[in-house]
Formats: sequence, C-alpha cells, structure tokens
Amino acid sequence: MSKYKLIYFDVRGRGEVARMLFTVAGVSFEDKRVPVDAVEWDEMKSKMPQHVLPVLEVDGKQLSQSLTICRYLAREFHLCGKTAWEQAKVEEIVDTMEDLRLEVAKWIYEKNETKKNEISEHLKEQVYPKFAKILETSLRGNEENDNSSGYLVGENLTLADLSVFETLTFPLTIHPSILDDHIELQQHRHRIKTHKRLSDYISNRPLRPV
Ligand SMILES: N[C@@H](CCC(=O)N[C@@H](CS)C(=O)NCC(=O)O)C(=O)O
Repeated sequence: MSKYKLIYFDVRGRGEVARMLFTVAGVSFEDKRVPVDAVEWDEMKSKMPQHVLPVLEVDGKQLSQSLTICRYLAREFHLCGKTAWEQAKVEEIVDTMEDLRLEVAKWIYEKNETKKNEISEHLKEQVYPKFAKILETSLRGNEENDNSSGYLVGENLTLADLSVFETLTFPLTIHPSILDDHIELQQHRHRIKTHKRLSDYISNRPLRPV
C-alpha cells in the first residue's frame, strides 16, 4: 500500500475533494494542513514543485495541480467511472465545476462593494441557474441510461459527485437558496452527505469558511 501525504492549507479550497476521495476509499493519508498566512508556508513554498498547494506525496514523490491529484486518486481508488466513456463524463463534470469555481472566485476576491454586489446578482440570476441546469441534465441523463443510482455517472459514486458536492458548499453559504428550485440536486446533495463512508467525515471536518 502506498504512503500518501496531502499537503494543503487549513481550508477546504482546492484540497477538500482529494480528502473526500481518501475518505470514500477508506485509504489512510497524512492530512498536512498548513496554517493560512503563516511563516510555515513562506518557508515551505520554495520546496513545493510549483510553489503552490495542494501537493500530493505518494511514497515521497510529489504531484501538483488539484485536478490532476483528484483524477489520479480517483483512478487509483476506482472512483472515476468504469468505462472510458464514463471516465470522460466524470471529467466533463469536474471541468464544469472548475468553471463554476472560477465564477465564484470573482466574488471572493472582489474588494469593491458595488462590484461585489453586481457579481452576486450575476451569480444568482445567470451563473447558478446555468450550472444547475447542466447538472440536472447530467443526473437525468444517467437515469435515462437505465441507471437509477442517483449518482451523476454510472452506478456508483464517483469523483464527479464529490466535485459537485464540494464546489456547491461555499456558494450555498453565501446564497443559501440556490438549490431551492432544484429538488433533484438537493436529493443528490443529501445522498452524498449521508453516504455511509462520508457522513461522519462531513459532520466532523473542521469548519472553515472556504
Ligand atoms: N491550478 C492550481 C492552483 C494552485 C494554487 O493557486 N494554490 C493556491 C491556494 S488555492 C496557493 O498555493 N497559494 C499560495 C501562494 O501562491 O503562495 C491547482 O489547482 O492546484
């Protein structure tokens, strides 16, 4: 069994889906959490391959880029779809969630209050409805393939489900009503939250704003 260490800041951010993949797979790993804005990071930064986090260490070898790390772990743990087509559909959703993350990041990093409010309105009126529709179509498409698993791709939980769950977690704190008109997405979220391998982890994980 490989020895895994995930190095990331002490937030969910770009490290949380990897943590959830380990949890679902039941694989132990060292969850190295670097305090945000701490001297420790200044000292570590130059030693990281791309000078950013997350970094996954596998038996001492280092891997950068959060999405690459997630895809690698999902392949290792058989959480990335069973066929090449399913794998592509999983990656399609992961990339779609990256698009959403970048839209929400505009709100997070905007300092000007007026512009922040404008971005907030844009998120509520345009961005969330667009992504909700994409995700609903994926869920229904999976059902149309005689699949009533309730997961986004194939019969089992995959990286796609974790990516959607986690990417929506922060937006739901600033805009709690975004899933109000999307019962299937609410049910999907509930399914992940109550998954037998995830529920304890999600209830007990450190509470962080992002
Ligand atoms: N595309 C990279 C982005 C990595 C990145 O920008 N990480 C940020 C935290 S989310 C970071 O390390 N910031 C600290 C710094 O730049 O000093 C990924 O997805 O891993």
